[in-house]
Amino acid sequence: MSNTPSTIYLKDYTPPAYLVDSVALDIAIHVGFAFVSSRLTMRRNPAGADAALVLNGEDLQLESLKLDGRTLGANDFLYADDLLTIHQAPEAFLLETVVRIEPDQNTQLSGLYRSKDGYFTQCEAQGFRRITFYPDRPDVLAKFECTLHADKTAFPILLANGNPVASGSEDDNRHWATWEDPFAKPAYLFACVAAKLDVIEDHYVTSSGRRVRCAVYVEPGKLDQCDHAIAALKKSMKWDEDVFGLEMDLDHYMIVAVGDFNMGAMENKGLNIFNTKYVLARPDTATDTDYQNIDRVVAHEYFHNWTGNRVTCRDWFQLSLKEGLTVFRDQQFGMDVHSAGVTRIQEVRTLRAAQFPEDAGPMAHPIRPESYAEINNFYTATVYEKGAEVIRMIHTLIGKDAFRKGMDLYFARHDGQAVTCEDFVAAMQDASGLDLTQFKRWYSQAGTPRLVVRSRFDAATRRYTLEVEQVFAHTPYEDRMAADGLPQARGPYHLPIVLGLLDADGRELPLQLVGESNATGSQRTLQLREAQQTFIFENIDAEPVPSLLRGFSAPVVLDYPYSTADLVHLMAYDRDAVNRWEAGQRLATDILLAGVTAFQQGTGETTGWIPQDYILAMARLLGAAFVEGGGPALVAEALVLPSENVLAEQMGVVDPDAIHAARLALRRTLARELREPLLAAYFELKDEAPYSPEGAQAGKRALRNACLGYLAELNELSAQALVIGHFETAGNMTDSIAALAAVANLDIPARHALLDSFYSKWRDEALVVDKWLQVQATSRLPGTTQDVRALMAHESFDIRNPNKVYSLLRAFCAANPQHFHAADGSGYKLAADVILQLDPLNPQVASRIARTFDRWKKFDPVRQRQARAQLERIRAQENLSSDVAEVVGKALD
Ligand code: B3K
Ligand code: ZN
Repeated sequence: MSNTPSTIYLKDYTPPAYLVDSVALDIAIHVGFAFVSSRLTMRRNPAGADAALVLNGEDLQLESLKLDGRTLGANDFLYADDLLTIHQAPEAFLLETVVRIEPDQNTQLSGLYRSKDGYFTQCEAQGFRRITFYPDRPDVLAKFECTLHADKTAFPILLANGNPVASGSEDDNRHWATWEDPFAKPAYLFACVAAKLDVIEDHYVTSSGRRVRCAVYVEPGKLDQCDHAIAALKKSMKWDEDVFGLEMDLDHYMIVAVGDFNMGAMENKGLNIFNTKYVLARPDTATDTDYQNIDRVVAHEYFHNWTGNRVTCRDWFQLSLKEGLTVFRDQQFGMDVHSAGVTRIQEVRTLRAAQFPEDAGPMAHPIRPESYAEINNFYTATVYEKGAEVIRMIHTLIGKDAFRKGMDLYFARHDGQAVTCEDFVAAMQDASGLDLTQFKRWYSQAGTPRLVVRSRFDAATRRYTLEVEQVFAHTPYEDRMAADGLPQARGPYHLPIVLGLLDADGRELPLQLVGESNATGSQRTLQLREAQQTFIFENIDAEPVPSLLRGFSAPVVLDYPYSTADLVHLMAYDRDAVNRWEAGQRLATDILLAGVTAFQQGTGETTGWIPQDYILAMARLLGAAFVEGGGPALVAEALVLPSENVLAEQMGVVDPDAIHAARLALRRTLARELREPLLAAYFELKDEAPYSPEGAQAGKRALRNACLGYLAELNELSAQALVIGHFETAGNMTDSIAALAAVANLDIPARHALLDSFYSKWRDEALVVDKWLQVQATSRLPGTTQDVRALMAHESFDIRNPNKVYSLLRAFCAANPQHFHAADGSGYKLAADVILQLDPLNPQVASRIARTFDRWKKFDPVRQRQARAQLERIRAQENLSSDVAEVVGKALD
């Protein structure tokens, strides 16, 4: 088999030749196999091409095939290459198929598969074809009915989308249940479950009075870990009514948690299936971050009910239509229910850590790609996070009220349809009156634009001028497009620059652009449309410090020559939380890059590259935690130095050892210089109140643990005792894991004892064991790579469980750059071994690990040789999945 997967193009889209009006499924689960019978009421699509009837089917054993009651013979159809072609189908007909599948052997976790407590499904993007023959594409919408049969004792819970309509018992201790979904939907939203689970139930009454049963199903014995998820669900339902006027449309909303799951969660209509990681939480097992993530993922999947399910995608190129929009919605929810500033800072950090490198690497693609080989590779930070930034820019450009009108119009026009990104933008344009033609370039151009901003102050005319230039990086995406004969017409973006100007006392200046009769406020949203554009402000007495791109108003790299003094000023006075944080990050980045050079020249240890101004600014910041309301959480964010990966993106040739050394030296210096304030904050922030994950308490914990992290860098017995004491007295997982992560980095005798005691206490809580694996995988100690290999043989590790692979191996490859990029190639070798072992079992997960090679060409020739050897070794593997083949192929090209 060839390892060059074939490419699918957006330009080749054609409407389906046949439509499905209704689907009746009957799934009988037996020991080791299942029979799936389907009855499809189909008809020719009046708007479709005059093409043959073709259904998708993967790993299906065809048992019987009937058209309008007549069994089809060998000459009537062809099943080859995962396609079932039926010759000469009539205009309208009933198609009946019976297939045999083997869910117990389904290690890909796509389609119907076995997990510990029973059988679960995952159909997005193309898993339904692994359950039955079907036109498995999102623009075929049908009404589904599903009957499940299984052993009553082993699998007492039988669920599918929609409403339960009938159930009963059968011979041999078996039972059955039928569910009916009143809404037409694409097959990717189908779900069913047959399992032994506990359930917690609640209800929500919608604004129009519909009583919705809310139920969370979990592994037996875990009901004490469900309260937060169910509360999050009810909060989301209320928020979507309040903010977007969108109500729940079903009587049942079910969330099922499963420990074996490729991603976070799935928005199947009325029956969400979740990774346990985003459902289960108890103060002693879950961290504050876990609690927040649960809020966000529950909200995200719930919000998909309208943005994704009621209005879905015409084809998979439009994925960002539902994902970018739904991420934007869950981000808005996060900003409303948690601290807005902290939430936004965390999103900006994620975007920079995950999406910017993607946009600069071999997998670069616009939020709506023109082509793909494997759709599962395109559930990316670009489609999701940059997609959300694009929606956010529309929101910023047209304002909240017009955005809401645009959403209303979008639903009025497209409810029940499968549509494109153009349809969404058209609704926003029509509702707001703002011409978004140029804005649509965000959907077709790859790469992170650079905004080069230069300022000029003229005291004589009292004018302050900002000159803005847009610079585009070339990405491999354009080369691929050109090679495919799809050359890109690139041009400047339309984007909002939210800004303010600060005077020498930190006050905001009133802003008046040339030509305006008076100033309108002190914060403005400028619309940038040109490749080069000038903005002139009047009545400015002295040169201000500009606070640009407030709230990170556009997903760009800002190039402005800030001085250290400017940045210290913004850190202290900017009223925008994101830009206060950003100023600190810029300053730290400048310092760390100087440190990298110093380490490369052998003078790093002297720490002469760390300016005293910075230490003073950080000291002031720590002090500010106690004066402002909501301060601690923001200060905790500001204490986090830019990550090694983010620093790497700033370098021409990455030197992971020097980056690691510089960052560690800066942490140690800050710990030494701020020893007293860090200790004071640590003791002052201790909270005796009963645990709650809510903002104020979590913020204090975040700052306290950040202080502890710095103190752990002091090479002192008393500091180590503090960390060990923190671990031993911790009353919640946030504190335990903060201490354990700190200890995992220390070569001290207590390290083993603490790791061991943590494991013995939590060995039966899979999600806690994941944390235990992760702190070891991300340790900076020498020998970590061998430790990770050894942990792969530990009783707790299972390569078939995605959470385990993500916690141990993805964490190592993506979050331990010093070891992953070791010059001897040992990190790359480990990654390649894992990818090769995993690919035949679960290509989606293998491919995610393969993505950690993305930036290999940014390293020195020695490392490049090592990485290339491993990538080529992977590519040479026979029968490589299209998932891994696409990623490795693009990396090597
Ligand atoms: N829509 C799913 C993702 C499915 C990924 C398939 N490989 C979860 C989400 O974004 O809500
Ligand atoms: Zn989603």
